[in-house]
Amino acid sequence: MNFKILGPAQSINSNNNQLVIKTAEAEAQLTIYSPSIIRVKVTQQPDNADESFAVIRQPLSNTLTYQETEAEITLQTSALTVRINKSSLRFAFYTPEGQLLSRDDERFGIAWQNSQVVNYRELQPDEKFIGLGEKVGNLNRRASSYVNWNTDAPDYGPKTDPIYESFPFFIGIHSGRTYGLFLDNTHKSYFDFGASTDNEFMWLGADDGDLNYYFFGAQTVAGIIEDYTWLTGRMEMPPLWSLGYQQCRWSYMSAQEVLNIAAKFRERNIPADVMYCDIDYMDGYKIFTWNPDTFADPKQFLEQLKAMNFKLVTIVDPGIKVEKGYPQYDEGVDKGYFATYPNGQNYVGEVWPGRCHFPDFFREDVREWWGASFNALTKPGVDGFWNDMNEPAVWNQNMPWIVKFGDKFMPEVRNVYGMQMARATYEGTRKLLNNKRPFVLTRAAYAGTQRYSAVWTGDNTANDDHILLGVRLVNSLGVSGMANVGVDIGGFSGNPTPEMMVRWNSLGTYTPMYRNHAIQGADYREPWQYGSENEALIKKSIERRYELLPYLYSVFYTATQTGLPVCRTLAIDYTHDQAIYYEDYQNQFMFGDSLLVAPVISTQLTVKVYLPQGNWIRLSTEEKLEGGREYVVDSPLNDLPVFVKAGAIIPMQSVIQSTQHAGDGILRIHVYQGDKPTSFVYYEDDGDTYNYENGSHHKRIINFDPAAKTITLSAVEGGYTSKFQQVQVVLHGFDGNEVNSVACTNEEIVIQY
Ligand code: MIG
Repeated sequence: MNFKILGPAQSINSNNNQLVIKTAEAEAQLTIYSPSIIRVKVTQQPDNADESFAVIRQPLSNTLTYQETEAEITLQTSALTVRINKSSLRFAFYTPEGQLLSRDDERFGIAWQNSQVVNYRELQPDEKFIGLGEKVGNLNRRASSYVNWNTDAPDYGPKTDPIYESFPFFIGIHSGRTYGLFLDNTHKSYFDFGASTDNEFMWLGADDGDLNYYFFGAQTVAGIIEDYTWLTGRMEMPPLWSLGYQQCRWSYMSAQEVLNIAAKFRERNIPADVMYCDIDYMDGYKIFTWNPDTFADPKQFLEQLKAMNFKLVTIVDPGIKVEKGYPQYDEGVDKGYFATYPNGQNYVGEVWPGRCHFPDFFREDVREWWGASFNALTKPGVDGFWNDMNEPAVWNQNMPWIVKFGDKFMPEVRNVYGMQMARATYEGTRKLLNNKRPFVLTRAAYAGTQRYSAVWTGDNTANDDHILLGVRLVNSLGVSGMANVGVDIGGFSGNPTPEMMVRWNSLGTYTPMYRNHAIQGADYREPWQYGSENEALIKKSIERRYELLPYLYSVFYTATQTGLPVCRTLAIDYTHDQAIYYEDYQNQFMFGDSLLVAPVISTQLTVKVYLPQGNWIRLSTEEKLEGGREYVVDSPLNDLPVFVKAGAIIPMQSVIQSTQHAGDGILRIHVYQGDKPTSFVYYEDDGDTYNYENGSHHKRIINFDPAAKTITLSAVEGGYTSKFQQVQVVLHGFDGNEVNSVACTNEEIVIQY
């Protein structure tokens, strides 16, 4: 085996934005993207094109200066210092004050074994690691190892790796400091956080390609997420309807069945916004077709659904059936749009439709063609597009390595295939929908997918372990830039007990995307399938979700501005509090700024929770609890432990049956007593179009000032008129003050209590 370690610097050069150091083995290029983001690319192929699917920013120019001594090169920004050892090229990152953040292992640095490249990095005694997106395991990934290789993983469990998505980005936490590292390499990649190294080092690398990483030096986890999503992009405002309750199943077998289920929601006054069609709406699983018998008149079907204020999401898989006369097949073959073998022959793999070809989503013309095909769905009125099987999955999981997407072989780009499919879907449907926001959901993803799509965590299982695992996956994806995430509520495979279903729905309220889904052949999962008492409990969870939508929509707005996720592991706000990493507490998260959710399995009716520093109020009982310690609290099935941060401002609305309903027109601003001033960024827009990009939004800061006894809504920024006519402040924990509602005008509103 050919083995090399990066050796001494042979030449050092710089141009306006790049420092280039050559060694006998490779070339190291350093670029500054912002004072707190420095890129290190160590390459054996410096002449290859520099491309990225994830990064959307350019480096700063004219900022790069460095100092050189006999032993070292030093590069400095206002937020980071990089020291590079010349005698054997090793990179070390410090704060401007000279405190160590992270550095190469002195002995092994960066090394190659044949085409594989690995970076060995020093491990600090108290170092913790979070992130890596959709990865099972603990919040703190120390002593674990992971592989990125997008994989269809039906029946994955709490220890299965890899699963569907790849986010080669993590955050290191030690000595009261933080840093982030994003390895932008799409090959199969590896992260080992000291799993089997006797704590000597951690390592990360890939099967091939460059050791190409971005180092983040912000000194808060939120700051690192903000920088990471600045670099790789942020999500857009989701359509408001997609934040309502979503009902899915593999499959509702006919238009009539979908309509019946939708009607049942309305009959029973259970709020809902979205119905889904899984693969059986198609004709023989051919993408962009409708089954002529069971979905005979899609237009009429969608009109009926819309009359009940429902939106429809339909599934698409990448595999295009090999069948003469099927337009997508004929055209794709004609124009050479599919993945091939090296001899040019189209690759055939089997999936649902049978023998299939796979579009080369890496090509712009193919993406455009794919995007335009959605006409078959948008024309009758579909608004959401569910991208499945895009790891890409083929039966038996073994797409040969010689399959080519353009000039790239499968192993080089597998991890980004799903992202490019989501991109094609997003770009195409955005065009077709004519200024309306498409909702795109994808199973496979790579860093940056937040720009195009929401994700869900694939085929989970109906058991208690998965209730908690799902929460950790959502939270970890949030650290990795994906704010809009769902899990199959109820568990995809198997059948949940009624207790599980009730508990899982109570968590659904606090999940960015709230979708109920089940595998083929499983029991029906709609809220009324578990007896009337359980139906009432599930209904309560859904109603709570709808009441919270003004808050949730504003939290999503924050995600579009800063990249901060909706579900925030406590490691974001309470990074250096050791207790939050304990297994008992690691699932707890903040839903937005103000609500701390303590997930509980279905069989546990009391639970230990940890409340971090500060004062907290239990949402259901208004009991006050002091933070910085653990509590044993009741967790009956009708009362998931949720705690409000003292001083919280939570805008809510009346229960509505669908986001298209107006409700009672009152925005209720719930304020929880606290002794410090607090504020909340309130955001509204039409929920449906891109007009907000041109100033048609409604943004105001809500301030709570306990000393002045006021709640103030700043003057509205933006041209959108609120859908609420009245504002009512609802006080919690204040002694008996009633506040009358006032008109919701656009000027500053000061409410005295
Ligand atoms: O081979 O479309 O994860 O949500 O219901 C299974 C059928 C294909 C996998 C998805 C699941 C979906 C199912 N799909």
